[in-house]
Amino acid sequence: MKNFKRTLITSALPYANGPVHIGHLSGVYVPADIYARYLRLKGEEVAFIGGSDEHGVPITLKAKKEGITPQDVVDKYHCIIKDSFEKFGISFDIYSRTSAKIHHDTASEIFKTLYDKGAFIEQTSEQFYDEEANQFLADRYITGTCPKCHYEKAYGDQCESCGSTLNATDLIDPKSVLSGNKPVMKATKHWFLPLDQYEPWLREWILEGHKEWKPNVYGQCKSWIDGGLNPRAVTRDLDWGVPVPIEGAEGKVLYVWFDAPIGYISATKEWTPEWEKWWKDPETKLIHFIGKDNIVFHCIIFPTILKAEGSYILPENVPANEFLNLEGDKISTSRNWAVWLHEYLLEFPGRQDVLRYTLCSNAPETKDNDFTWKDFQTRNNSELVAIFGNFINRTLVLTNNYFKGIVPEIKN
Ligand code: B3M
Ligand code: ZN
Repeated sequence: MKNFKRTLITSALPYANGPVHIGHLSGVYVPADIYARYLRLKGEEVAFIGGSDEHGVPITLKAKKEGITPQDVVDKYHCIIKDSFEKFGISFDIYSRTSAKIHHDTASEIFKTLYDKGAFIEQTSEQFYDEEANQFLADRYITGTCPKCHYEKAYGDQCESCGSTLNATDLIDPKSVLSGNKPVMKATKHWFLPLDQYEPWLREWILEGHKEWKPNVYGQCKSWIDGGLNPRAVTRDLDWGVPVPIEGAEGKVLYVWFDAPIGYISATKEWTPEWEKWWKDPETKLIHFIGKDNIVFHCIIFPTILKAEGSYILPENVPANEFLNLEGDKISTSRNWAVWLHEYLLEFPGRQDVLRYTLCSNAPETKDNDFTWKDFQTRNNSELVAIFGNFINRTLVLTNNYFKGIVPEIKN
């Protein structure tokens, strides 16, 4: 076992296109917080980093729907999310955001370094374009019929019905979300990270070097690597995000999954001038807490970016949890099926620990779990009040009756 001097804990940056719910808390933030608090109690040197993910298409879509700017959207939700985390005692050392200047600078710099090293492939390809809106269409701006399960409202990147990862061009009968029209194909230039070139290294580093990762994480990595990795575009035609910092790339931004994990680095920079010790010293143990839908980005794509850059450490472990369902049904922001943290705080003021306790007793560590209000009630009444409350009560009564209210010293 390698000896580390300090631990850098990151927890996935929630999209600032909506508030956070119990699924976020149970899968990522409570486990990461418990780990951070545990290490601090042991007297270890810890940094616990978080922040809002403020770029990407979900944000621009939300802005369009509400008739406001993307900046308005992220300002609103960043505040709500940050406040919920604070009130639930998630003990971040810093909770930052990716629309911050320090983040734009950091992400641009890393892109530029990779570009100057010749780490990207430049490729012109045909992409869907909406002629009425005069705009290239990101995957999420296209809907159509899933070629695998024939669900009619699949997105250009994913079918939410069967869970398949898709390419927009796979969709049957594609339509633009902007105008409802059938999009046309138009040529555009983008930069790609040649993941295929890193395949032997990834195989060695993960499949040989990290057999201790959770089976769900290891298994997903193995199936991605065995399935053959393709070059992945790291830029997009969009007007919201970190502008691509090279000539001839006007109107293009970094792909949100290129800049978002760099948010961990920028937040650390914002927190301390000694950020390099956290990111570049091999004696720092880097741990990413995430949900299972983020595995490929944290285990394959981000480490490849860091490896290509050359001066950063890589994650030692990536504990990814499964999902939490609500009353037997998948939590869904679009269907408003969730227990929102800011609403819980209004309904159950001062009762954050009851929810933390329930979520942690029932954490979706190895399989999807279910949150039910009945179970919440039972855990409160039978476990916290009856068992734990009784234990505390008896301890106090006995201490008062037999030891004059003073806890006696331990005798060996
Ligand atoms: N915002 C996806 C999510 O919230 C994404 C995580 C970014 S972590 C760098 O699930
Ligand atoms: Zn499908």
